[in-house]
Amino acid sequence: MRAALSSVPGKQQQGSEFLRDVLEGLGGKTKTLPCKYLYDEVGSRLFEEICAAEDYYLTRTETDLFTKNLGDIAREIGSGALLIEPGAGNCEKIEMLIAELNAPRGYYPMDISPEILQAAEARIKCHLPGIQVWSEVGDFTQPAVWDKLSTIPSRKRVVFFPGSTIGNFEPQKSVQLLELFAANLGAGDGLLICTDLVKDSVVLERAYHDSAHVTERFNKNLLCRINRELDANFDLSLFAHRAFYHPLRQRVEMHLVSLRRHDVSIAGIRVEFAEGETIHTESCHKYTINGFNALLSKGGFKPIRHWKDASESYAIHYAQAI
Ligand code: AVJ
Repeated sequence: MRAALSSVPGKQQQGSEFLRDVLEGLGGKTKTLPCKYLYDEVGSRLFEEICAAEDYYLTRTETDLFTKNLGDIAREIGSGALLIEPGAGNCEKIEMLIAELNAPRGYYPMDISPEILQAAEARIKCHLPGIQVWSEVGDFTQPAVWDKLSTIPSRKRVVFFPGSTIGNFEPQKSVQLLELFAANLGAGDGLLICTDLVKDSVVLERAYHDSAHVTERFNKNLLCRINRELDANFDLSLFAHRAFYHPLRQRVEMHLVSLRRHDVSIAGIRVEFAEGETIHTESCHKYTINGFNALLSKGGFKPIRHWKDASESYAIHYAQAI
């Protein structure tokens, strides 16, 4: 066992970490699974489908906001900026932004997937051939993934964190993440970050329980993934997708509800489900402008300005490291 582990550390360690997290998450009194496991290859493809779904207003609202305010945003960032993107996903927004900037210094994308990073780098080099790219493979919540930044001289650094990704973090974790961003910036450097805003719960719930049932497939893929990778026997027909807005916590919670009492076996370990018992799979926090400004301040940033769409559904914020 030890020999096998050390001979292929990457895969084996990833696998055992997944098993450990799943057993820990399902072993407690309230069942929960880390949302990062929703985004395997199948899950990431389903998430892209969500972004294009009619009921999921977030992506198209953000794209519209960027398109309409690009000149303004670029002016706020100023010239000679090195753009840092924690979690390089879809490159369209960063390309739009870099193309608009005055004399950009370069692009520093980070991602846990080397394939995604390679694709991002290739796209930038093709569409914006003058731009220097420094790619870093790794989890951007780990300080080491930011280390190489210190070797790149630049007039100004700007962290770009779109997609309402900050919403996936609990408020306390969000502050820690902002602190990590700030620790890698100098006074006056920038943060361009997007949040979904608090709104009518019907609209919010429809976005996470879309009529095309893409979010349901996305959520249930987590059980498929556990079956595939961890030798488990989840019966998907015994779980229902549930998404609801929790006004006190200001977040949409995604759950999988067990429809009746039953047992599941995971790597030979029995896990019991009561009727109506849920697995909490993801939280998506929503903010008011004031609430997010307070969070920015706690994390070491001074809010400078923000852009909202006409229905005040979504916001892009620009802040400066203190
Ligand atoms: C990737 C965290 C921005 O919160 O809207 C969408 C994830 N989950 N539908 C979001 C998600 C289900 C998404 N983020």
